[in-house]
Amino acid sequence: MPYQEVKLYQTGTYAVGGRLLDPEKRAVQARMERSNTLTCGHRACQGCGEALGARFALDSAMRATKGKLIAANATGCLEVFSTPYPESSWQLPWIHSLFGNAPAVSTGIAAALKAKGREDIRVVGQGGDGGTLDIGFGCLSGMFERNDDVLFICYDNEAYMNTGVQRSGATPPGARTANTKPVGDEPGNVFGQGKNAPLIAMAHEIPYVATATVAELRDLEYKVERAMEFRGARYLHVFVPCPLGWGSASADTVEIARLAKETGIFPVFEAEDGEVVGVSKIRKQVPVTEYLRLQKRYAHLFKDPPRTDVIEAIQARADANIRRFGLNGGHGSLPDLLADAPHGPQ
Ligand SMILES: Cc1ncc(C[n+]2csc(CCOP(=O)(O)OP(=O)(O)O)c2C)c(N)n1
Ligand code: SF4
Ligand SMILES: [Mg+2]
Repeated sequence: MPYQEVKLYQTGTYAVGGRLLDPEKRAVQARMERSNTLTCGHRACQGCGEALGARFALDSAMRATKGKLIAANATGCLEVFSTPYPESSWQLPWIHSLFGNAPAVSTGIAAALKAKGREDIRVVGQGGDGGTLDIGFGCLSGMFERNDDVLFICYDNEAYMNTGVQRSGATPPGARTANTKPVGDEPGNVFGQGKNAPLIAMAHEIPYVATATVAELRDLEYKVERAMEFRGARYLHVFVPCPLGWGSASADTVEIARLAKETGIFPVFEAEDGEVVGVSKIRKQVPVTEYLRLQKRYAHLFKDPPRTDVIEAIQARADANIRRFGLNGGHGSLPDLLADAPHGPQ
């Protein structure tokens, strides 16, 4: 789709996708500095956190690089909903190759740009939690250890959404997915599994690692801009609620992301060279039940009788995050974090 000029007004609704409108009737959201890198007409579900996160992250990266940006995308919802062949919602050079190789493709682009003496052009790789933590993990670790000049962004919706909500290495304990059924002694995903991608990225001692949520879009924008100030490998892990996979209301996406941070379930922080340099403090701690109740993937915990044991275990993990990252106080060193946090940042 050709580049669209930003108009300072909107026409119509995009509930059915702007791509179905005549080109002259399409509009984009207003703001002079917004490039609408992920523009209207895509097919994400209403309230999709991944679409919101990608829109703000990529616009921010475009601003930081003055439009000199190339993106490589893993297979997943973000790729599928944005590129219904032969159309595309991306207004930048964008490539999709495979589910598992987005970090390697990003590395290749960065290497080609270096060989051509065009290091003014920057590279972003992006994918879901499955593409990042699971199938793409080897490529990502290689990208980190070579310190390739790529910002990799993981949009974490805590399961394989594009293929029907299967469990990933980022699925939190207790959550129902298509293959973690809410039955038995340990309903939903079992405790003691999964991986903490931000801490693993930090262990590579790459220049910059950060987490963000779609509840704090200015913080997300800041972290992309900050990441672009560094050369070398950088990693941004964005918490993106998924109404379809989580069984939540479309209108609750931002509220759920806010509660993930305010409960301590998802610590928001940034780290440089393997050291935490800043955390977003919890403004007013809320119990995890407020977060869990908004999502049908946890509905089995509130049936009669309720699974208070599982809820308490989830609360204990949130409390541990608060202590570990100093969300109410100071912050810890990487060895402290690793000693305490063998699993995901939930
Ligand atoms: C090698 C390979 N295995 C499996 C698939 C099928 N597949 C495509 S996307 C996907 C899940 C994507 O999950 P995630 O990376 O978390 O992204 P999301 O859709 O949740 O945003 C799977 C299993 C594939 N395309 N290629
Ligand atoms: S399934 Fe989830 S991640 Fe995929 S488009 Fe819908 S809301 Fe977004
Ligand atoms: Mg996912």
